[in-house]
Amino acid sequence: MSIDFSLNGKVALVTGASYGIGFAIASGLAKAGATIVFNDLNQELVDKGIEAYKAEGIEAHGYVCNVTDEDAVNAMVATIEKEVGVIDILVNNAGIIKRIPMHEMTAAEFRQVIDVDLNAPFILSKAVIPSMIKKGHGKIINICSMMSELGRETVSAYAAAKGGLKMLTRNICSEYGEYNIQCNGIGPGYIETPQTAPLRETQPDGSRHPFDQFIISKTPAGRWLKPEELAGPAVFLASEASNAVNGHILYVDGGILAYIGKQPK
Ligand code: NAP
Ligand code: GCO
Repeated sequence: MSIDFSLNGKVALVTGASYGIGFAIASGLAKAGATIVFNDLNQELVDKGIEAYKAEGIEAHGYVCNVTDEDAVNAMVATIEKEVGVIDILVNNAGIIKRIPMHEMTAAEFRQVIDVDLNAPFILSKAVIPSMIKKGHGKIINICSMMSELGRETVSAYAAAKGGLKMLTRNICSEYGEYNIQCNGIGPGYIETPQTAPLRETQPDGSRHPFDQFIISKTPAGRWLKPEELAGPAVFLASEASNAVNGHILYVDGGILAYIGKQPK
């Protein structure tokens, strides 16, 4: 039996992938042979994304689509099927965070986070599953978080959404495993992207942000991780080599979940 990590001939849709983790994952999938399709909220971001992929030697197809809008998502998936092909691999990457103490957060703010981080992966998955069933295979990868397992101050909506996304992952596995569809999650640790930039800002006196020091002390690797470090795990979960892996969350966290943290000096 050969071990097949190749994604040749596969079409991969990565949501919110003009930059950041989505871009790094899509670039990894492209290097393994997949044709890349991505979306973002406006044409300017899509154009920037297409240029960034070109700079990596990747001819990506970009679409404007808000992942929370079910009609827009269904229209995008139909267009991709016509223009590029049936989606073999879906990566639900688009996400937002609001860092607000829970007692100060409005219900509207809470809903907005749930809408992008949990409802949208449901909408996207639902849109691609029928063609995956017809084709006889499919891979769905949900980008979860440390907050699928852990809580912390100010991120109640995000933790609720990412915890929910872990269970949506297990449910898609349960419901569609018989159609040769595998749905797994990747749980990134703390990754250097615009989403986490406020947590890494240098202080006015030139010292590191206290949260930056805290993450380094909580991570056995002793550093923040780079978006590119998620590409290998994504290629594995998108490939036939992982066909028996289903409903699993692969934490790519430099060991955070295994570690109690460094004792303060
Ligand atoms: P990012 O730098 O903020 O990028 C997120 C992308 O999603 C952006 O391109 C954003 O577009 C897009 N997006 C947001 N809402 C959207 C919507 N409604 N429709 C379409 N696209 C939308 O975030 P990231 O750090 O790369 O994170 C990517 C994923 O990994 C997220 O799900 C995040 O929760 C998760 N994650 C991140 C970390 C980390 O440490 N960075 C750790 C664990 C998990 P705009 O630029 O227009 O907003
Ligand atoms: C935060 C961070 C996190 C990370 C990530 C951890 O404020 O604690 O933004 O939630 O982005 O999801 O895995």
